[in-house]
This record gives sequence, C-alpha cells and structure tokens, in this order.
Amino acid sequence: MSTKKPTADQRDRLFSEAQSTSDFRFDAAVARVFPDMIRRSVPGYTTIIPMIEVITEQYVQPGSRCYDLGCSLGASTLAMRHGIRHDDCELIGVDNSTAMLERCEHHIALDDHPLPVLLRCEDILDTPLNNASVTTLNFTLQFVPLEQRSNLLQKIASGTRPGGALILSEKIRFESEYEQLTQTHLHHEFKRANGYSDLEISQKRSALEQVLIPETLETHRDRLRHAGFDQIIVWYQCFNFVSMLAIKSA
Ligand code: GEK
Repeated sequence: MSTKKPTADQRDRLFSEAQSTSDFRFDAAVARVFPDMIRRSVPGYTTIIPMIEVITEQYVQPGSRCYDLGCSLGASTLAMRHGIRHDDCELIGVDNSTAMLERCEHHIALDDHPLPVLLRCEDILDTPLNNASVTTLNFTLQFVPLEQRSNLLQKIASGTRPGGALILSEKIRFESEYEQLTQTHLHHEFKRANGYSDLEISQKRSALEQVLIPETLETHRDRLRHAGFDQIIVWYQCFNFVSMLAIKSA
C-alpha cells in the first residue's frame, strides 16, 4: 500500500469536531481515511505489516490456502501475497465492509504480484476455512463479539494444516490497574505525537468503547491453546498492542 503523505482528503479528521457519541462503523468515511487512521492510531502497525510477509514466507505450504480475515484495504493481504512463494496457493481476503472491500480491490489491482487474490464480502464467522497454512487476524478479532471468539479460533485451528500458523494482532488490556493506566496513557501520547487532539482521542475512544473489546494476553493464550494451537509466541508488542504467532505442531 502507498506510503505517500495523505492528501487533505485522506487525512483522518473524522473525530475532530465535537459530535454526539455513536458506535464506530467501518463505513465509506472510515474507508477513505483508513491508511492514515490506522498508521497514526496503532503503534507498530507499520512494523507489523512487513513482518506479516516475513512470517507468511516461513509457514506457507505448497498447495495450501492463506486467509486474511478482516482484510480492510488489503495491507495485510498484500504482505501475505508477497510472502507466498508457491504459485499453487490460494489467497483469500475477507471483510464484511463493502466500503473497505471496494478500495481493497483497487489496491490489489495496483500491486504487481501475480498470485490471484479472492475477496469475499462476508462475516468471518461464516467463512469456510480449510487446508490453511497461514491465517492472519490483524486487529480484527477485537471487533468480534466475545462469545463468538472461541468458535472462530476453533474453526481456524481445525482448518489449519499441521505446521501451519495464525498471526493474531490485537489491542490488549492488563490485569494490573497500574499497567493498564500507564500503557493507555502511552498509547494516547503516541496518538498526540501523531497529531490527534485531546478531543479526537476522547471521541474516538467513546465511539470504540462498545465495539472494540480488548482482552488480556492470558485470555488470548488460553483460548488459542484450547482451540488447538500448540505454541503461542508474542513476537511483537508496543504499549497495549501485540502480535502473536500461534503454531499448530507438524
Ligand atoms: C490491516 N487487517 O490493514 N467479519 C468480517 N470483517 C470484519 C468483522 C467480521 N465479523 N469484524 C470486523 N471486520 C487490516 C486491518 S481493521 C482494524 C483490520 C482496525 C473488519 C472491519 O470491517 C475492518 O475492515 C477490519 O475487520 C478491522 O492489516 O480498524 O483497527
């Protein structure tokens, strides 16, 4: 995806004016500014994306499928595409926002890698998943209702080949109140350093409150193990944002 400076139109100013609170949605307005929004809001996003290529390259298997669940505009999908070295693999990107997928299609068309990408507009809870070697949930599980998360991870684990992997990136929360306050403060300072005002930070926080539900690292580890992954490694953390690698033994 382009790393060019966003035009005024692509700059995230969605929460810059005082507004009444409503739940955050992945609509056309969000899709328009999404690359700028996620880069300025998620510490480590610009590191995680290229590492998804590196990790995909390590775990992809010939003749298998790779899934990007909650692919948005396709940044993680394209990273996976470039990490796939076999021409008999299938790459499938899934998102339930049509506004996101329309732009995703455009980004994929601009990329010159020959591997076809199949895009599906649907809820990832309904996506059939099998013969997978690498699956990515890059900041998507946090938007799935809590009571659906175990089923989704079990579906992914059982659809994953031995030796395959899941890349799971999430915003997390902490048991310790001190750590929770400190990491949240540091995250907000990161956003301030990236040009967001106090009003933007607090309005975005309210909009996400009922929509993005973070869990502790322990909860993620336990659920991944229970779902059928054998090794769980935290390969990246910056403040309250982590990325895990969950591996199914060969
Ligand atoms: C990236 N991975 O750039 N079914 C399908 N899609 C969903 C669902 C669901 N149940 N819930 C949320 N989404 C991307 C970034 S963004 C992360 C992922 C963020 C989709 C939603 O429409 C959005 O496009 C994406 O998951 C989450 O690496 O905005 O913080």
